[in-house]
This record gives sequence, C-alpha cells and structure tokens, in this order.
Amino acid sequence: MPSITRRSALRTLSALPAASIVTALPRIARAAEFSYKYGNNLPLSHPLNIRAQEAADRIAKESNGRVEIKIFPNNQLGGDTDMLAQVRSGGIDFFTPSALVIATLVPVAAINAVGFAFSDYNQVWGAMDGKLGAHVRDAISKSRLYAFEKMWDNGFRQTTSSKAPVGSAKDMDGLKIRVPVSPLSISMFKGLGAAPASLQFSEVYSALQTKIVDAQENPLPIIQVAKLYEVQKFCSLTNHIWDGYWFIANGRAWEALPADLKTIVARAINDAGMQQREDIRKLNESVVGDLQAKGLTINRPTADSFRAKLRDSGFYGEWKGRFGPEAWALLEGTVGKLA
Ligand code: X2X
Repeated sequence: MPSITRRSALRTLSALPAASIVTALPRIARAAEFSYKYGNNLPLSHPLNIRAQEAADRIAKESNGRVEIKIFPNNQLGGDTDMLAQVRSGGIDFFTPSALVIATLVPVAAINAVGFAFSDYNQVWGAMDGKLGAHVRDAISKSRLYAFEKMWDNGFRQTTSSKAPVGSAKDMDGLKIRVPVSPLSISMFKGLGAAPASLQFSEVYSALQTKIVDAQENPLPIIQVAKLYEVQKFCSLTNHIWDGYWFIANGRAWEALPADLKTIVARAINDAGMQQREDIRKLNESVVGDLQAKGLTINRPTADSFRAKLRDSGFYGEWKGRFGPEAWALLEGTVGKLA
C-alpha cells in the first residue's frame, strides 16, 4: 500500500469540494466521548471474543460513536490476577473473569462451581438468571464493580492429562493438575486426592508443555481454541464444575455513563452473552469429534465415585459453611441437597 504523505493527503483534500472537507474533518478528528478498554484471557477465536466484538460494534453504532470499546484478548494486558486489579483501579474498564477468578475478591461468586452440583444447562441458567445469580451480582456490586445481568458461558469443566485417562475418583490420586487461581478448585481437587497447583491461564500451555504439571481442567471449547490437545493425550469428560464468565465494569466508569448510553451498552452486552451461550452449546456438540481427530483420547466417567469422595472428604460441608446458609440454600433450591 502506498504510504500517505502529508502532501498527498493535502492534494486529496484540495481535490474535494469545500463543503465535503468541512463535513469530513470533524468526523476524522472526533474521538469517542467514552473510550473503554476491555481485557480478557481467551484467544480471539473463542465465541466470547467473537460476540464481544459484535457487541462493541453495535454499541459504537447505536451510540453514534459516543461509546467505543477496545478489546484486548488473550491476556495481552496481563493474566487474570492483573486484570482483576486493573478493573478495580480503573486501569481497564471491562473484564470477564470466570466465577472462579472473581471469587478471589468476592468469595460467594464461586458458588456455581461447587463440584458436581449442576447436572445440566437448564439448572445452570435457571439459577444464574434467577435468584442465585442476583445474589452473586449483588455481592459483586459491593466491591464497586458492576456485573451485567447475563453471565456468559465458559462451560462444564473437563479433565485432560498427558499420563492416563481419569475413569473414576481413584485416578485422581496424586495427579499433578493445574487449576485456576481459585481456593475452591484447590480445595476440591485436594478433596479428590489430587495434587493441584494454581496457575493463571496465561501460563497453562507452557506448564503442560514443560511438564510442570501433567493435567489441567477446562471446558472443551477452551481445550480446542487454546490448542491444549497439542500438549495433552487424554480427555476425560468429568463435567466436575460448571463455570461462567461475569461481564464486569469498573463501578466509576459505569456510573459515569449517562442513562441512555447505559441502556445501549447493557442491551448489547447482554444480548451478545445470550448468543455466546448458544455458540458454546453448539460447540459442545461438535468439538468432541474435532478433539479426537486432533489425537485426544476421550472417555466418559460417571459422577458417582467423585461425588462420594468429595462427600467423605468433607468438601460439601466445608463450602456450605464458607458460602453461608443463604447462598447455599439458593444453590440447593436448584440442584437438590448436596450436604
Ligand atoms: O483459567 C482457566 O482455566 C479459565 C480460562 O477457564 C478461566 O478463566 C477460569
């Protein structure tokens, strides 16, 4: 492409009729009134980024350019712990932490990740779009963060390993498995007898490649887009945790938006979240075949031995105490008695 020199730019401008210069210039010069940064931890090809870009485009259009959202995917701005600090300080305006990750700040947010609680998506969305989700959003707002109403899907977490398939709870024994920076994940995998280590997602691929850990656990769409099949051999469909992303905003940045723009932004983000859920639903159906073709061996253990081991190790009793009776009752109201 020829470079545009100042002289050629002037020539182009002088070739335009005077009236169109006057209308063209302000448009070039005008910066958005509200210019926001949104950071996340996922590759660009994940549905979360595809739908977030659509939301950003829609917001720019519906606000007539007054609101601009720039997306920084794939841990470009640092890992989850850094982005969580930045969205609190205002260094970034939006962030999508997994429930597991935001729970380092808002402990009750991990409640959806209690092991083997949800058995399907009807239960998940019933709870997260209902009273349990409202309870968590309220807790998030106390940390001066705004959580949009609709949670985005990460998915049911599955276990991959370079060593052996996990067929039942006894195969977790001593397993060196990476988990997110999440007290609940550490507690659960210890309860199952594994040797979990917390690492940010930005470090997972290389930790598996260099054998710092042998295993990790993530939903299938992430195993695919982050190419974890390149450094893992077995994928066990344990469905042990349902995990989602809260779309959050820095509280001051959100409050600074006039009401009409808040409506535009919230509608676009919540609608995009609903579409993203549908993307993940479809991917969950197609991705097993893709992963097998890429060389992963898939097995499907049942939940019973894992649940029994967690019950015996006191996992449910401990977390019932940590989440408190109100949140626990909301969870059990959807999934039935756990402890
Ligand atoms: O770090 C992970 O494993 C991920 C990508 O699932 C989360 O964001 C919790």
